[in-house]
Amino acid sequence: MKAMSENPAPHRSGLAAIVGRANVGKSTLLNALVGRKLSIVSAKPHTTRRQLLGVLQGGDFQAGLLDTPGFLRKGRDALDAAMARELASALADADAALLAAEPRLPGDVERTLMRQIAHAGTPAALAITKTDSVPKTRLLPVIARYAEEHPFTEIVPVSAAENDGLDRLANALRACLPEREPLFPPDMLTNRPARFLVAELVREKVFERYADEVPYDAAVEIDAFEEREGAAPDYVRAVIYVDKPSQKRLLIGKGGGALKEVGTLARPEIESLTGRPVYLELWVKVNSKWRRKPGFIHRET
Ligand SMILES: Nc1nc2c(ncn2[C@@H]2O[C@H](COP(=O)(O)OP(=O)(O)OP(=O)(O)O)[C@@H](O)[C@H]2O)c(=O)[nH]1
Ligand SMILES: [Mg+2]
Repeated sequence: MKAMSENPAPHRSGLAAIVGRANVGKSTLLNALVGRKLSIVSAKPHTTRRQLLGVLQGGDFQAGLLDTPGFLRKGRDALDAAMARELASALADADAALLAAEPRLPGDVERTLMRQIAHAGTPAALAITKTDSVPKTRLLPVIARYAEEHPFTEIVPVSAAENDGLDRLANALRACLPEREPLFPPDMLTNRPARFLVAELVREKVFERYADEVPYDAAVEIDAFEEREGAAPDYVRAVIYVDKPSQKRLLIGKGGGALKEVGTLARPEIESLTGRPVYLELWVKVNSKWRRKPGFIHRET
């Protein structure tokens, strides 16, 4: 029997920004920790462009995980500048940071981020990602070097692919958060509306399906989202904007085949997100120089 004086652990709740070099597995980590696919993932760097909040509901704690774009040293245009701002503002707003890094010694990007975290003064945990991709012996010197360079509350090797280390990472995050009443409703998963998540899923398939010349010049906007009753499928119309007519031709493909594949890949994922049957219509439009117009970037929501 528990002694009457034994208090339950205090509830903790707060925001933790997941930051790191592009392509280290930040979005994959967010999805694995929350237990739902919220943030899009691809093998190409700089997939994530906007912040996304995913709430890890831990029982006696809530970690509002902020996914951020991969660190960009020097932006080329308005989209790059907006991505860098998303990262900086996530760090500034958060109670804690989760630095994600691949299992190799810290480089310039990691050092810059450790400096930014130190400057923000927030507690930080380090996740060494993709541990399934290296022999275990490679981890020790990496962990030792990071421990020398920043006072992380904990350094946790993880593999999202093999579901390894995630419970320990969740506990490490909990320890970084302030004692506080729940900040988020108990059933809250994300701050993004279905429209945003659906547009992102289409963009993920563009990243997956095409070579580099298309994805980095593509933006997706949902211009119709009609929820229907019962068995009738919801109607979703997404427009993929690209820079040039040549990219439009590539996106559509011969006889529309390539675009059809994008739809075939995206639809089941949209259905599993909304829990509803979906009729997905895809359009491609040329909007030259959209990438350099900040106003256009923010219409992606
Ligand atoms: N082997 C292995 N691959 C992983 C793991 N986690 C992520 N990946 C792969 O790493 C690639 C990048 O993953 P993302 O989650 O998109 O990485 P990110 O850091 O969010 O990337 P950006 O948004 O572009 O900065 C994808 O191909 C993932 O499948 C892991 O635990 N093991
Ligand atoms: Mg990402």
